[in-house]
Amino acid sequence: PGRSQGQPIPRNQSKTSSSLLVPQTAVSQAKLALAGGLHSTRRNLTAGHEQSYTNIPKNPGRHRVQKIDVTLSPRDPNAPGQFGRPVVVPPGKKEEAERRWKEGNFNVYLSDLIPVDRAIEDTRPTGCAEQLVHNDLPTTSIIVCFVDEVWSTLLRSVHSVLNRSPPHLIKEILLVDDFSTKDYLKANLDKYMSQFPKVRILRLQERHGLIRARLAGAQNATGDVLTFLDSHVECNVGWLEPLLERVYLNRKKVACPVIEVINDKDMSYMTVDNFQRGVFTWPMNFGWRTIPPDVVAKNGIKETDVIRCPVMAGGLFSIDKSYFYELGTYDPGLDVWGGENMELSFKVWMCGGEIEIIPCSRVGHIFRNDNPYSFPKDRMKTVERNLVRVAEVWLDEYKDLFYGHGDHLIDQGLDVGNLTQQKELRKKLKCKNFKWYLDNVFPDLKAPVVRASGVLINPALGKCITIENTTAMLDDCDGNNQLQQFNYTWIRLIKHGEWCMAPIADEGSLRLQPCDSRDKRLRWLHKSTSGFHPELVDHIVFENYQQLLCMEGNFSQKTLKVSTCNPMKPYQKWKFEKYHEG
Ligand code: LR7
Ligand code: MN
Repeated sequence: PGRSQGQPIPRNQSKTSSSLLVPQTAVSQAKLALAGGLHSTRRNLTAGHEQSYTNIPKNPGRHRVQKIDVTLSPRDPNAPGQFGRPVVVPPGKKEEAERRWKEGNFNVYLSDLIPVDRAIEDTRPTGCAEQLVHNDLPTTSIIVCFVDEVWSTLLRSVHSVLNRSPPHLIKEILLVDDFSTKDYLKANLDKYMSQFPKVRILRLQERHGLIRARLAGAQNATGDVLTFLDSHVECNVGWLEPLLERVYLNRKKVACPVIEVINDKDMSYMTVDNFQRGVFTWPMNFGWRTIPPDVVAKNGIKETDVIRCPVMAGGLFSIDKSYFYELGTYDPGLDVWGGENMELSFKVWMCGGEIEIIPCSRVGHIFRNDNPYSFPKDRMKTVERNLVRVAEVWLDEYKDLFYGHGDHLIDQGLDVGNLTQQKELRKKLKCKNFKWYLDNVFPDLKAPVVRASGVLINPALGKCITIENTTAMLDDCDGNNQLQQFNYTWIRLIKHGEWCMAPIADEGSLRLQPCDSRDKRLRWLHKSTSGFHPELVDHIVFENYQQLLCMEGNFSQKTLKVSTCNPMKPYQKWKFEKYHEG
């Protein structure tokens, strides 16, 4: 448990260019020269400087995605990191580079060395450059929130937007400063950005956290569409039009670029595998899953085809502004960082929208192992609290899968604040339920509502548990007997209908009681020495959480009791009829 993100799978890279690398310092000596044959093995190269977007045909109709002319070269083709090539730290600078790493948890030294407007490889699949988009696409506000971002990466993010987007589509670039402490961001940023009339800086007067900082950005945005970006990205050629095109086609589409990898160590721009979907595993960890090659083949999925995603990564997407507000934006009760991508994803899908990855839109992002900024409260707790809010509002009966998959989640009893408004919003929007989402959007998620079910047998005795009045007894096994049916839930209740198995300590007997998900006495650890393995069920005992007592059958009578756990005692070993993988 921990970070709720993963890096997409990088494509096997042909390292043709890495040996060419000689760090250079003459970044400022801008020279216009042709890229030349050096890079002829690569596909299109995107120039790093601003292009003019003229000759756009008038409405109605469609025009080509604007393409940066490959013969136009960047200011300094020999600069380190140019064309997204990896950079090596010069021998004498190793210590400095190591020392500066923690400023951003990536190679800050190298980031400062490479041009803020470097060119990167055009990694779009073939065909993207020829695609048509509408002439009357909506405008967008680009919202970039940051806290203590490294100067050069923040600038590179902004330059990449300015240089690789058709100006008429960019209403503004909103930089939302989430109460940064770094002097350079306070003193120099306004001056630097004043050369770009479209860039506006919004300073928050206290730390809002990413989620509420985005909301502040949205409130100040004047474009038709909101496009959110992290503050350490590089937008690739033609990245914007395909996103806006999808939103234009249907305002309930949320469009995400393919997120490519800017290597944290050498700052190289690496493309990623095609056909990756954004998914999650329990307990709601975001990740990427490749569409299996046979599925791709069978369905004739092309590299340029849009990929529908159960969830989005969270940082980079375009959404129609009025639709974002219709959905109630993010749950404003979410704190600082994490889980908001889950919330928005469930909300979008369940309330009538769609989430797509657009392969023709590609944006690089620096993936790193830890956040470089501090959290106002404990990071783990913050993310967990956010996820609990999401689970409580959106997961219905499946929320136990979330709680049951994290031992830390099941008991924490966090105060997650008030959820009434969020639940009411879900009702008001007439959103579908989570089962619908599973059936229609994410059918490959393993999500059995219970962990095990059926009769509960003691193999040594050859008897099953049955209910007489409210007392648990032993009897001959009969799968058709309703009184022998139990469910073992993810939060470890042994349920018979709406009743739960409870130990009655002073009698040593077992009875049914009304279920209460918070009552630890009702929880049973179904465990073996080697963890929870259905194939080892013979070795599994039921140990009561609170009293550390185990269920035990009686050889001569039909009775059951709880007694001191002893894994050597066969009469303490139990097995469910069915186990469900989750
Ligand atoms: O308190 C904060 N205030 C901020 O303004 C914390 C962060 N931020 C800014 C920060 O400067 C950065 O620009 O918010 C942005 C995201 O924070 P990162 O880059 O430290 O986090 P990340 O890249 O690990 O974040 C991913 O998960 C987050 C969960 O809340 C957000 O959804 C991020 O947008 C998301 N990033 C991506 O989706 C990019 C691809 C990563 C993946 C998978
Ligand atoms: Mn990030």
